[in-house]
Amino acid sequence: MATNRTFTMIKPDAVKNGHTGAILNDIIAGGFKIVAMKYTRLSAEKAGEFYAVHKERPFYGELVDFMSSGPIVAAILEKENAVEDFRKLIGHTDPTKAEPGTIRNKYAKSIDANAVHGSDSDENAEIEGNFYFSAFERF
Ligand code: 3AN
Repeated sequence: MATNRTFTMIKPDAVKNGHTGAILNDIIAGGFKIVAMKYTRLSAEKAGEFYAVHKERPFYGELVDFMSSGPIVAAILEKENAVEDFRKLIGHTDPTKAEPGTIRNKYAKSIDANAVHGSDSDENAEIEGNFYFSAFERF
């Protein structure tokens, strides 16, 4: 059953390149309500924990280094069919394959520095939201 929440991070590349405001604008214009949000930075240890599912993949080390390289914006988003609709809004993991108008098409530079994260399932949306936010930080 599809839930109505997903989780996102605006990644260090997009924050550093000044795209935070434009990306939040696209998210809100896309019909998503912000339920929780924070500006923070992951330690290498925390980034490793967040991406533990990718531990065996060849890019894991780079991914952890990159995700802990600077501040990010983390948020829980609400909309009907949130997980699937948000992945449509952000586009393909590889920005060269992302549809025109998608967030990754507009703001991402490469497959590793790809501007935003979006949960890939309802189950992961729940786990990832819980990684960052307590019940008191959700509105
Ligand atoms: P998505 O974020 O679109 O769900 P995943 O789950 O396949 O993509 O990958 C998780 C993250 O790992 C991606 N957001 C991307 O930053 C990074 N990544 C994926 N594939 C590669 C790759 N071939 N080289 C470097 N980084 C990658």
